[in-house]
Order: sequence, then C-alpha cells, then structure tokens
Amino acid sequence: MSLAADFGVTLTQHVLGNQAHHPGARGRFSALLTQIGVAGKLISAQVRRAGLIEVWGGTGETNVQGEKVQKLDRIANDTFVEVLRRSGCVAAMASEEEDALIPVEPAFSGDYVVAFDPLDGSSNIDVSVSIGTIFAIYPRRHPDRVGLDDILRPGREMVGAGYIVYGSATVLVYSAGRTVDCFTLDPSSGEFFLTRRAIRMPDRTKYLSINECNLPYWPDWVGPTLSAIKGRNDPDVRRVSARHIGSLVADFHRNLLTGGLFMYPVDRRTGRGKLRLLYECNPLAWLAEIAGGAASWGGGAILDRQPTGLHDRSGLVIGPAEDVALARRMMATHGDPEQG
Ligand code: P6P
Repeated sequence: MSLAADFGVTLTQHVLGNQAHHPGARGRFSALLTQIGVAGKLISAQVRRAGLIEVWGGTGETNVQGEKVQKLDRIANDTFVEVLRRSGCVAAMASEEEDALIPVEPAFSGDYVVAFDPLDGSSNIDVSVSIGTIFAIYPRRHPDRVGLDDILRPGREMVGAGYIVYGSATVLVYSAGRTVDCFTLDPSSGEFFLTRRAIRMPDRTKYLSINECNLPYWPDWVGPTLSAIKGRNDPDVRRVSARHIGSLVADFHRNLLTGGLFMYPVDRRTGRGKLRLLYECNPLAWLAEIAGGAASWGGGAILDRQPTGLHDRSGLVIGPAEDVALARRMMATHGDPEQG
C-alpha cells in the first residue's frame, strides 16, 4: 500500500466529498470551508504561542459587548476577517468583535455571509484553558446587494456551521447539513485530518455544564430542572457529574462527544441572556440538532428564533434532546422571562 493511502481524509478532501451531495455546486462552499480551516491554523499558531510572544492580556479596548478585548481576541478577529475577505466566497461578515456588518469589496465578494465569534472563552486565555472560534454560514439573499437581511435570519436557514477548539489538540468540527464531522490538526503536516465521522450526541446527560454561582438570578424553572437531573444519581451509581470550564465552545465540544447538557439561562432581573444568538447559540444549535441533540431558549427552538440585531443575546439550553425537552417542560410550568 502506498504511503499516501496511509494518510487519513483531509478537511479539503472531506469538504469536496460533501460537495458531491450538492448537484450544481460550484465549489464555492468547499473553498469557504477550506479557508476557514486556514484561518483556524493561523489562529491556532498564535494561541499556542500565547505567553511566549506578547499576546497575553488586554488591548485596552472595550468591544461592542462591553467586554475588555484581549490581544488574542483582536488577532483572531483580524485573521478571520482577512482570510474570509480574501477567499472570494464571502459578501459580508458579522463578528462578535465588530459593531456593524463587515462588507467585502465587490472585487472579492462571494456567495455567502458568515457570522463568527473569533475567540470564544477568551477570559481563559491567560490560564491556558481551551478556547475556540465559532462560525455560522448563510447563503446571500441577493446577487446585487448585501445587507443585514442576509444575516438577521433564523438559524435554520444556515447552510453550514462549525467551530475550532484550541485545546489539548486543535480540532475543527463542521457540518454542511448532513453529518457533523471532526478534524484534528496534525502539527507536523499542518493538515486537518478526519478523526470523528458523523458524530451522534449521546442520548443521556453524563455531564451538567452550568455556572451555579448565578443561581440567585435564574428563572424558577432552573432549580427543578437541575434537581431532576441530579436526582438520577444514587449512592451506588453516579450517572451525572458536573463539568463546566466557562468556555462555551469547549464545554459544547465535550458535551457533543460524551453527552452533556449546557445551560446559560437568562437573568430573571433583566430577562436577558448572556450568549450571543448569531455566532454562539445558532451554530452550536445547528450542530446539536444534526447530531441528534437539541437547543432551546424561553420561546422555543434556538434555530427558529428571529434575530433583531447582530449582537442579540439569548438564553440557551443545549444537549441531549430528552433533557432539553425536560427544561422546556419546566419553563412551561414555572415560566421564563424570554417567553414574553
Ligand atoms: P460566565 C465566554 O466569555 C462566554 O461567552 C462563554 O464561552 C462561556 O460559556 C460564558 O461566557 C461564561 O460566562 O458568566 O459563566 O463567566
């Protein structure tokens, strides 16, 4: 057998293989995903050097979210913007780090609009906890113009979504709508190789992932939901454990693979969630549903929520479908500020 046959499937090969399921595809989506892989490699290289080069700490700026911008936030954002801009596949972008829609000049404009969180979990950078990039891909609506209506649409209209986790390894997970597949970056070759094919989220909640210090501010449905799930443990058998690292993308990746329920409920004092709908909740909800899980907010499925602004926030319950349904029943019983 030739050496080449020993190598696994690369991201580009997998994306091109997916293309076969889209008759008439012109390869632009494939090119976009391949370029997202390039951006992930570039950001990974910077993340892996944090501490060795001057990228720890903040830039002194505050972003549209009112959060202190970390140096790596800015590096990741600028990298993602420039790679997508030069890809020729994108007409406009929305970034957690940018106030407004980022248009792409006509010479480089393409068929898609992309919303992304360039570096989720950045409060963990300086303590070397896993962080990541999350992205959502929509087809542009009009050939001759691009605007907010191209991206302020329910997540169900996405044609692709995924994330890159800069953890013990750099992994890229994406779906083009049929399967959720995971690729691991091989540092020696610089290639992403397929390492988990057609991921299915386990049906049972093995891990609970929630910041319980926010308990005093949660709606009334949260306590009973947690008690019902924790109640599955007994002195002889531990069925559920707590795992929460405060980095949504890393918490989600673990939960996707091992079966975990992540919850970030709204603050009942304000009725507002913390997580962003367009580039955190929607892409992960899309992956969760394709992998057999579910994702909800107070008003129903995350993917059916109509955004009103680029930086809309939402409550989020995401994980095994049966426990997302449990949370929904508890919301119906006890009420939730997002139900209106
Ligand atoms: P808290 C990171 O800033 C983030 O957006 C998510 O990655 C994470 O799950 C959440 O905030 C943590 O928020 O309020 O628990 O610190």
